[in-house]
Amino acid sequence: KSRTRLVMGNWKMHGSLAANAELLTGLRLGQADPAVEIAVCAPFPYMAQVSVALAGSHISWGAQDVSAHAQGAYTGEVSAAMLADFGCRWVLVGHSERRSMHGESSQLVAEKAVAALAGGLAPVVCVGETLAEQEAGQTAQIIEQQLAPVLALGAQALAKIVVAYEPVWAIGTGRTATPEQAQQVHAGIRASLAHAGAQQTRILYGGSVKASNAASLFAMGDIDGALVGGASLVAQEFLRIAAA
Ligand code: G2H
Repeated sequence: KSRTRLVMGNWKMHGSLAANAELLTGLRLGQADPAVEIAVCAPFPYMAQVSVALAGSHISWGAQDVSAHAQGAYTGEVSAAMLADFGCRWVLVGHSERRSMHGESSQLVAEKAVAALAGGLAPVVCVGETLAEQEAGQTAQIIEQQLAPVLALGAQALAKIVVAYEPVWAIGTGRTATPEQAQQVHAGIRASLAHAGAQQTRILYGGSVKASNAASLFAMGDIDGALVGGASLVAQEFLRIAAA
């Protein structure tokens, strides 16, 4: 594959100054491998800690959400420029937990991606179907709907983003999509991206990825890495995923 692999941790709402320090120290001990990029997405209050702890290392960092607005009277929101101030490189947009618990629409997700790009961050656009949708055979259609406003941003924007496919039924449940199931969806996303003029956009798989299942997922032609939740909270486990 010509696309550099990317293994990204999503800490979600976990961590503390002490726990993060231990995790970050552990991650820095891992060997840099030019074939794989490693990144962690931390909660907002720890952006400063992460930026100091990972400065000069081979590991980049990101946030888990961003405002669709550049600045203004938006109490509680965090702008892309604020994150960029901390050397933040990535931001997750449209994670299923935000779509389902915070009512984020695919349109808003695309607006957040635009705001991230404008602020100099690379958005990681998350898509995925629920169990009911999967059982109803609607996976391809749901992914297409969720991606549509992002694909409409055009080839130039798409060259800078990353797509993460996370079937909702596999998130934090211990139930992973089989490599073949994931590959099938990734191939569909790849075709949609190519149709929109984006040949090199990376597509990550997410949903209960761990060291024991990473290699078989990464063996698939259209899986360019992983977005890792629970297993990214233990340095050794996360590094084993990256090594896979
Ligand atoms: C999916 C994933 C990371 P986990 O949400 O975004 O979490 O690996 O815990 O299923």
